[in-house]
This record gives sequence, C-alpha cells and structure tokens, in this order.
Amino acid sequence: MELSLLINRFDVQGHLVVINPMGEGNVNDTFLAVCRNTFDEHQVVLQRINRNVFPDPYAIMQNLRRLTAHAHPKLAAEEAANADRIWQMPMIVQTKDGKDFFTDENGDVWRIITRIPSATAFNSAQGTEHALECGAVLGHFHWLVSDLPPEQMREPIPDFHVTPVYLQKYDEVLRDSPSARERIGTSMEARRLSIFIEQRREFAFTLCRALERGDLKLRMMHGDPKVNNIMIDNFTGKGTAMIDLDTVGPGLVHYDFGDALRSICNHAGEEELNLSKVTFDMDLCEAFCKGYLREAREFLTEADRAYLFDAIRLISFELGLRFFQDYLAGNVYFKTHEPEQNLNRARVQFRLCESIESKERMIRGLLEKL
Ligand code: GN1
Ligand code: MG
Repeated sequence: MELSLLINRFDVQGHLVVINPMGEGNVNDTFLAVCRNTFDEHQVVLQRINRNVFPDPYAIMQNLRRLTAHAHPKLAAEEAANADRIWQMPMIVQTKDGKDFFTDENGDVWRIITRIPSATAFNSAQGTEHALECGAVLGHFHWLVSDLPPEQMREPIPDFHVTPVYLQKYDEVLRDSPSARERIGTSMEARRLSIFIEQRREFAFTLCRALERGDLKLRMMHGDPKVNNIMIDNFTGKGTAMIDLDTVGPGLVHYDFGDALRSICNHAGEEELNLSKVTFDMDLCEAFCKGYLREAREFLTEADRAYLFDAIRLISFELGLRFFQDYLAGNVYFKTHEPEQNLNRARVQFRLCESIESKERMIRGLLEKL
C-alpha cells in the first residue's frame, strides 16, 4: 500500500507534504511524515512493525498504550510542578476509526506516533555533557515506569534480554546448520569469536542467577536505550525523551544501564572496521553514571548497584553474541547491507567487551564513588 494512502487511514491533522525514511533502526521500517495546513504543521512518525522480530505486534501496541497511559499523567504532573524542566514521551496517533494501529492487506501492522519536535537523537556521544543528559533521560525513564507493575506488560520479544538464551540459539545454529559450521571452519576471525564466547560461557549467566537468587528483581525496562534512542532538546541541550518504545517490558534495568553505556562510551560506533578504534571511554562513562544516578538513586538498591559493572560487561557480550549468531544463521534478524556486516558488528562488540574487562577496577571504583 502507498505510504500516502496509509497516512490517510490515521487521524493526522493537515495535508501530507512529504514522507521520507527516517532513522537508522536495524529492525522496523520508519518514516517521517510532514503534514500541513494553512496555520500549522504536524510531524509524525509512521512505522511498520517488523513481524519477524516482534512475533506479536498487537502485544507491542497494547504495551505502548499501557506505557503511555501510565507515564503521560506523571509527565503532566511534573510539568505542572516544574515548567523549567520538561520531559516528553511520544503519543499514539489513532486511526480514523479509533484504533491504535492499522493492519494492511499483507497482515503488516502500521502505527503512527507523534514526533518529539525540536530535539535530536545523536548517533554517537557528543561529549560529557551529552553523556550526562543521556544518563538523566534513562534514569528519568526508569523512574517513570518504576511504579508500573511488570505483570501488566507483555513480553515484547520472548526472552529478549536473557543472555543464556542467546547462547542456546548460538549452540543450536552450530548444531543444525552445516553452513554455520563451515563459516567457523574457514574463517579465522569467526573462529576467534567462537573462542571468545567459550571463555565467557559461565559469565553469561551472571544476571539471570542474581534474579533467580532474588538479589535482583524484575522491573520495567526500556530494552533498547542506545544513544540514538535518547532525544536531546535542540535549544537547551537537555535530555528530553526516550524513543523507540517497542521493547519496553518486564526485565532488569541493568540491561538498560549496560546497553546505554556500551553505545555511548564507544566513539567508534557499531560499524567500525578498525578494531583499534573501539574502546570504552571512562569520561563519558562517569558523566552518564552521574546523570543516571541523579534520577535513579531513589529506587536503586544496594544489590542493584552491586551488579552494575557486570551489566556493562554483559550487554556488549550479549549484543556481540546476537550479531555473531545472526551472521552464522545467514543474517535473518538484523538488517544488513553486506554479508559480513553482522560478523563485523560482533567483532566490535567483543572488542568493546574486552576494553570494559580491562577497565574493570576503574569502572567499579567509579560506580562505588558516585
Ligand atoms: C536493534 O532497530 P534498532 O537499531 O533500534 C535491536 C537492539 C540492538 C540494536 C543494535 C528489537 O535495535 O536490541 O541493541 O539493534 N533491537 C531489537 O544496534 O532487536
Ligand atoms: Mg530498537
């Protein structure tokens, strides 16, 4: 179906002027639509939910409805109390017949959300002030959802951040796919990554076991808080919103904390080919943690804090493992432009994981002092 016809199904004010692809997501298809009439303009974000990644798009939309119903009144109350600091969250734009999404003739689910205006999501950290704001935005988001009971939300992707499950998928692809075994057999780099994984098998269970023991408890998490999902106000430079809310669901806030840091503290980004450029930046880490703890201190327990270092180390390992597994499986999950891209993404994350490991004492010291 034509994008302009799709827009017409929704209750968007004004006439469509332009609709263009937007963002750098690895999963959903995202477009920015600008609609105008004589006296005003509305910019909205149209997305097709990737059914390959989100097996139940309706659950995603139900979650988004629950999340916004919970968070928007809290945001409004905050604004009433202090108009100097405005936090935002996108809003669902319904279809003309009052639904939260539209299903097309192929069974694809489309939805529209409002765009956070006058704000930018950067693809990499712009400096310590930016990193601090990113931390504050994530901390504030966790505060917003800290009283949303996890049992009220559905799991957007089964076992999305359960690292041992990715180990299992990796083992399965090696067991079941001769071409995956061949890749490891013929590429030295792939073999090196497989050894890297073997050396960290036990470690992969760290957060799950802490949850089983009851040291950590299930809360609401964002699920994908990388740097370009954090919006910064163009005028004030202050963080204003978390976007990309599809993965919000029950989990450990630790994965979010680690995921944000692994993306913010790596200047080289996820696609770097020169591994020597991939390191974990301590100044950005310190700034992020300050911003995060400013907002999150209230609900983080001592036990939570004890696992923060492991979280940073684990998420770079987990993401590297996910990229590598997808490479071995023939690139079926993450979008790619060339066949070795997921292999290279895995190399970057594992190098970052090594950098984090080599800075363990410094990172732990920092986390204790804050
Ligand atoms: C995917 O689509 P995007 O870029 O927002 C992935 C995240 C990864 C990220 C790495 C649902 O997010 O978990 O951290 O790529 N999202 C999903 O770039 O798998
Ligand atoms: Mg995402």
